[in-house]
Amino acid sequence: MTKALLLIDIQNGFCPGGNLPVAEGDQVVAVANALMESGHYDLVVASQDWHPANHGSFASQHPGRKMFELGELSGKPQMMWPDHCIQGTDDAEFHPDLDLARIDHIQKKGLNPEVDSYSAFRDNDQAALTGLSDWLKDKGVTQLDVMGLATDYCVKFSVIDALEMLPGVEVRLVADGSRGIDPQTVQAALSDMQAHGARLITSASVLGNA
Ligand code: VGL
Ligand code: ZN
Repeated sequence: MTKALLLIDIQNGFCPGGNLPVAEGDQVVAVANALMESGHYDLVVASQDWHPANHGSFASQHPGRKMFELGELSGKPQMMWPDHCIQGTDDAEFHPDLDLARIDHIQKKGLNPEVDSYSAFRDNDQAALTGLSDWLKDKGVTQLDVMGLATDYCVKFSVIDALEMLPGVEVRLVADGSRGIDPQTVQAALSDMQAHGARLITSASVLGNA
């Protein structure tokens, strides 16, 4: 059994003080560090939202659109986000307390201005892959634990893609290691992930068995 931990977008931009802050987003950092230090995982991967300044998911690129309303990008419905995680800015950096030395592989995503990429595995239109599924297959990963920010967007899409793109791999969501943008969509996201076959676990269950 090869066990991997996938840390989703634990970046300044999604923590209090960031450009797209998730309530208590910074509280997942201690969970991530404890899991990485537990010795349970053979591999640790971190995704990093990494947008060009003109990314089409930004309300600023759509005159007349407001933030957090539904707009359009390349002909498809798209949530209008504040400018966030722009390449090379402090907002796009990992949280300063995250133990980067224990991360084996960083997967950047969201580079194409024409399409958003919530999932660490592929763009929202499912056309272009990031390469992460091949990387994990290459390593022979059989169990993938996912946690991070935000539960109702990038965590959810990453978990569902992992279940679809890595057949046979056990995919588990570390619930206490994740925080979401909107409590209502968080509830729906948890049900959705479970309906696709994800197991919900707590970090304590991993730390107890490490
Ligand atoms: C995310 C919205 C836009 C996330 C990224 O990491 O969940 N959400 N970009
Ligand atoms: Zn983004």
